[in-house]
Amino acid sequence: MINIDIAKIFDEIADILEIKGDNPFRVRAYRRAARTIETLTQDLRSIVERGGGVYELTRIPGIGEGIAKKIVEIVKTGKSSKLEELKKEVPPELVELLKIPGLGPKTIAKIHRELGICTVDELEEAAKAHKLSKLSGLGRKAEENILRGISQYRRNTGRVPIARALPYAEMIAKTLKSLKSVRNVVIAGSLRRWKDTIGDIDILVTADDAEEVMDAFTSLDGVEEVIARGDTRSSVIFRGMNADIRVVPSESFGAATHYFTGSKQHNIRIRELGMRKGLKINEYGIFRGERRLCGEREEDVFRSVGLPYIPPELREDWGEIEAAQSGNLPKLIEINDLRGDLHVHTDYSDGKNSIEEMANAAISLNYEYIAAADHSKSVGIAGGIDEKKLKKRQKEIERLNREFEHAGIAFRILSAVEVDIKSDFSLDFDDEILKEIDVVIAAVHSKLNQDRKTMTDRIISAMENPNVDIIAHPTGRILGRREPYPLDMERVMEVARDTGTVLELNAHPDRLDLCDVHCKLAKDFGVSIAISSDAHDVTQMRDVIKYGVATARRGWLSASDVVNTRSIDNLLRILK
Ligand code: DGT
Ligand code: CA
Ligand code: CA
Repeated sequence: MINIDIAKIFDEIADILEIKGDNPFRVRAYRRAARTIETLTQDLRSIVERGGGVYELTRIPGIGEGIAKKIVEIVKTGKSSKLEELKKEVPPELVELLKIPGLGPKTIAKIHRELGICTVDELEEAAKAHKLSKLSGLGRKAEENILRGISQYRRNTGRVPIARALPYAEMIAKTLKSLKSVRNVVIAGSLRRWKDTIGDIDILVTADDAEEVMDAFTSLDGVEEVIARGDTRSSVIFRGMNADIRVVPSESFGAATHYFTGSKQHNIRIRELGMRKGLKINEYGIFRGERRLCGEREEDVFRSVGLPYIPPELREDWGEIEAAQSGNLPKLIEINDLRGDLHVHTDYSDGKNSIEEMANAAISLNYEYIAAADHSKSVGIAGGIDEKKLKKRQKEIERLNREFEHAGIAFRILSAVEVDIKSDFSLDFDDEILKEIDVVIAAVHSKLNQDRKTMTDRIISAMENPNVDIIAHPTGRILGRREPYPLDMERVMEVARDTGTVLELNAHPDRLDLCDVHCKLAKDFGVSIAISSDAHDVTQMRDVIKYGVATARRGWLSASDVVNTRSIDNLLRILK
């Protein structure tokens, strides 16, 4: 039981409550707990196991007494009696329907009640037979959306957001590293390339005793099924995810690391380059005829085909081989290049921590600034702030900045808002107010179903406002749950370039929006990116940013492409 397993249980409770039409505040409390737990760095199991009870848990922001009691129960028994009870009330297939993008619990409850639909297949049949459009509140359009959602669901299933797979892979790697005969353990595959979603976990090991590794791997705490067990490779289901392992001899370590990191397309290109030089390149090494030349280090693979080392994040055959050949590989941004975070929430809206707490956490990350960005008033559900609260917040920011200055701390809180771009294209605050704010972040939060042209124009109209500095999570996607709204991304890039608007790379691992491909497009257009945590508490600010940086690297970005690598003065000059 690690934190994300506990978070998953709270999400399931929230799902079922939602389908049952339970009190939305209660649903939200469970969701909030799940999000908190997911990104928490303290290990809940260890807290409970060393005797920390409900009281200690409630000191974690976002965790109330009810949730804390359930955490204790989950750690001690491995399950939640609340969830077990709820599961008896609602068929599990119905809960699965929630994974269909665009299909909410209220609609699910309705189609179940009125048509007796439980499964994805039944839903698809009913939609095709136009049975759904006969229900009140649903029309032909909703029916088409549901069909589109179902095909998306079918493509999605099997892949999970990287933040769900990485902790599992790290657990596996940690256990294997502790074995006597193991020398190296690498988390390979799409995880090492930091893809936004992961199909399966790939672990590569060098060890003197392959059998010991196979024994340990197939009997790990968390293995639900052993799919295949061999002498040097095995495959298991680990907490619902597929995980593969390969053991290779030390002399093959580099070649195997390269091979199992992929991507497949990249590997194929490298192997072709090798063939042209009369070399055979595979997971065991680099060979000329029968003779093994090298392969102990990953660099050997690249060197043998005359290339410099290519970082894993670039290995997609998106032009990295040509760039390496011509000496034009970008110097990729690194996490330590970041000097601030331009999108964090505070307890003035839906954040959990005060501005001061967020600022102190940022200082401990060696940041030089943060932009306290609370939601604007129309995003009611997120406790958006009105003009009056904004003034009060401004006073507090000024006071804190004065204190930093007096204490000789080179840190500054910027005032910001995440202002809603409404469906009629207007912004949720008047220009008079926006003018006074250091960083204006605009974003779409509602009416996500407008057509492509309208959505594009809606975002463009915000960028054309001289007060708007940044567009947050530009495509609105939530991995595995919500498709990006349709956008003419090239138009968006053009206007961003022409208006000097920065586009956000939202680092939250459920968003990663802009995605890697769009980051690369932005770079080609000369559009600047802000890598932002969108954190709602101090732990998130620290924990999610690595996913954003990795995605930026996959999008070929250098530090100079990212505005929050700049000093505060430089930054303020760049923003509009
Ligand atoms: P995933 O699991 O879908 O997120 O993506 P990957 O890239 O982890 O793919 P996976 O797990 O099927 O395979 C892991 C790596 O093994 C892959 O990135 C490259 C290598 N690999 C797999 N199959 C082949 C192949 O047929 N040819 C070559 N050259 N490499 C392969
Ligand atoms: Ca994989
Ligand atoms: Ca695999």
